[in-house]
Amino acid sequence: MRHSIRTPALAVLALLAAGSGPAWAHAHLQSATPAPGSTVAAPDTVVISYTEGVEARFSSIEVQDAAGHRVDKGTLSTVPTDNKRLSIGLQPLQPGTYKVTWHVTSVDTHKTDGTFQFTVKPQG
Ligand SMILES: [Cu+2]
Repeated sequence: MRHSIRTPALAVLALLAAGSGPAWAHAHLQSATPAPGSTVAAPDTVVISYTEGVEARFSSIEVQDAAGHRVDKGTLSTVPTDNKRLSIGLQPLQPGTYKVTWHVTSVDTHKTDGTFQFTVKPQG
């Protein structure tokens, strides 16, 4: 479902529903917490801010451990007043390296995706 805008008719409907604003730009990662490439104490969420508003219904964030196991809680959270930001809860993380894979559909219906890693440092 989250990759379902494929037909021109649906894309036009989605565009109309999105309302006004800076159109025809793509949503790229602007910043994230944990920051890409950072080493941090175990976080309980990943938060990503984008350069354009995104449609949470047609977006996803997955977080995997080094063995490829999903460690996110599966449900995106949004901030009603800020459609440029998505977050996802995490299960308790052990020290190690984690990969974040995101796919978003911006309010102009364009799709972008990317990955980054962060490292959870040993406690103490
Ligand atoms: Cu675009």
